[in-house]
Amino acid sequence: DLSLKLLEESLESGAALAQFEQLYRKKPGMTMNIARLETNVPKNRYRDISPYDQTRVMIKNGTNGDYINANYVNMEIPVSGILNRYIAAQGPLPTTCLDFWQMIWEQQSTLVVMLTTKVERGRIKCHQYWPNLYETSDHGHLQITCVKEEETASFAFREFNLTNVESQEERHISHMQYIAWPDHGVPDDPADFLDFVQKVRQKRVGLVEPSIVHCSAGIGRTGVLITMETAMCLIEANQPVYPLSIVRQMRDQRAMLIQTPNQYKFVCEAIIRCYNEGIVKPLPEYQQR
Ligand code: PTR
Ligand code: PTR
Repeated sequence: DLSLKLLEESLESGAALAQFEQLYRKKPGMTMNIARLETNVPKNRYRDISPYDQTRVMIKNGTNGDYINANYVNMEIPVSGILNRYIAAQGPLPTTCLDFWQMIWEQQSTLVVMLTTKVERGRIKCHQYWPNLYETSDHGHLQITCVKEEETASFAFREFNLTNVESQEERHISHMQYIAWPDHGVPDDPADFLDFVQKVRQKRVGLVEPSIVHCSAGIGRTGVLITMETAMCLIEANQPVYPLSIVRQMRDQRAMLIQTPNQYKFVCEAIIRCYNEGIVKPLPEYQQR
């Protein structure tokens, strides 16, 4: 594919990283005023990471206002008709867990992808917002039970039952956690990373409701994951892959997605590997005849 040849060349020459560093981190014209209201400031994990007002997820029936540090990120795959819908969010704080579950309920999400551990290098990165295996926790009128948990060296997969005690409605939520990926860094093993993204994609087949993706700040690792899945879908649809334009499209919906040049380089290399090794191939219906 021509676009990937160009990408390989521009990674070698350093041009790809220079272009990445020149790209705006925040889209001109977007605002972040609601995040800075006095009542909302304590709901942000990091002072410098806020959601755009225009694309923020609003909680409809919260007891604590409509604010949560999360944005809708919709990624369109030309030709295929696919629209991948995500909610990119920060890792919940002890005081925002209720809002987080309320958002999952209202958005009818059935998949939560977590790209951080609770503690990294002695620092708290995310509150454990879910109950331990076979335990139940209550968040307002939502009740969560962990019914399954499987761990490998790199991943943890969990299943939750989420019940609205008021309506007695019950839903099933899948939780996929990537463990071996420190913030500001890249995954320890690119093969593991591709395997994880493939597993996420399998879970997402046919989903129309947005999947929640979060790390600690909800920008660095979250951006890498969305970029990778988007690139895989583009390869399958036999469309050119321009990672920089993927990043721009994401940053038009949540600021700062993909945090470091090294993360950008990592995902570009993973895309090339994915294509060269045939891990993802153009689907027969999109192949040139
Ligand atoms: N102010 C924090 C910092 O720069 O350390 C914000 C921050 C934290 C930014 C984590 C990105 C982070 O990584 P991720 O989005 O992958 O959790
Ligand atoms: N092989 C076709 C031709 O030469 O006309 C080109 C083609 C490629 C047509 C893909 C259609 C394709 O897929 P879709 O119908 O999804 O656009």
